[in-house]
Amino acid sequence: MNNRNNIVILTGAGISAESGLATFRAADGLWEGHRVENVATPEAFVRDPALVHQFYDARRARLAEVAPNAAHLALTRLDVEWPGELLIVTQNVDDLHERAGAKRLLHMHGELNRGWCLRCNERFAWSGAMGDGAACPGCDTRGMVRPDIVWFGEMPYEMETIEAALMNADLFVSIGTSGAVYPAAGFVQTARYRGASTLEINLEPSQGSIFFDERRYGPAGVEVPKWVEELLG
Ligand code: BJW
Repeated sequence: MNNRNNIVILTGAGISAESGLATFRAADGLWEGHRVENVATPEAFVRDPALVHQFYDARRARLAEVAPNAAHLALTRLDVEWPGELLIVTQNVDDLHERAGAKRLLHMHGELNRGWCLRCNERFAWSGAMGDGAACPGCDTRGMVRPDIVWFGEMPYEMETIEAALMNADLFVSIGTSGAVYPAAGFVQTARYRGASTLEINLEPSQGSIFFDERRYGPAGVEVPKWVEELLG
């Protein structure tokens, strides 16, 4: 990994696990209590908005009880100190990267603390519960606000910016993601195709582990600070 001026980092639920947020596909993961198709598709929201709001309201409440961990803080250190280009692309809808202080950050699957009005199409910051007929702060319509989150079948956010960063990357690092959900699962192949070195940091090999030049397996709270320290020297 000699020429690594431009770094793209993809993070997933595993980076927030040590903060106390459940991952999606572990045995005790979020989908245990709720089938994914019952909560994370636009069809589910049309069919049973109360259930979907209940699911996201509970996660928003839980988010307020947790804090960034050593892995989020280490990536912020890298963001602050890295002189080259750097982009953290998170699939997570939590705000732990920004609470840790990260600035060069994109949320490709939306954010728990944002809402989207299906009547006037406004997107806005949101705190607290959204269920029970919340009013849109833009048009004041009740019951038309949904979490600003990318569900299955919807287009992830910021794809043009992400693709451009991947095309220009010298180093692509994937942290705490199972590689089960596209398009994020394909980023490693895009970066590789363009000549980037690739590194996976995870508890165990992801579905796409064969595409990584280097693999480090262990808790993100240990492995990410170690890697950042090595990189910054
Ligand atoms: C640790 C750790 C520790 C634990 N330390 N590590 C058939 C084939 C291919 C694709 C498709 C297909 N059918 C449909 C599709 C497309 C579909 C898709 O990928 N489906 C799959 C199920 C196959 N994708 C979409 O629909 C996406 N949109 C789309 O494709 O639009 C068209 C398009 C075309 C071309 C270009 C661009 C777009 C939208 C996907 C939306 C995903 N939404 C969710 C829900 C968001 C809301 C919410 O949070 O509730 O996003 S699904 C869920 O999975 C969530 C996550 O962001 C995402 C990824 O999960 P993640 O982060 O990887 O978590 P886990 O739990 O899976 O893994 C955790 C990892 O951490 C594990 O590996 C652990 O080992 C590790 N770990 N503790 C380090 N301490």
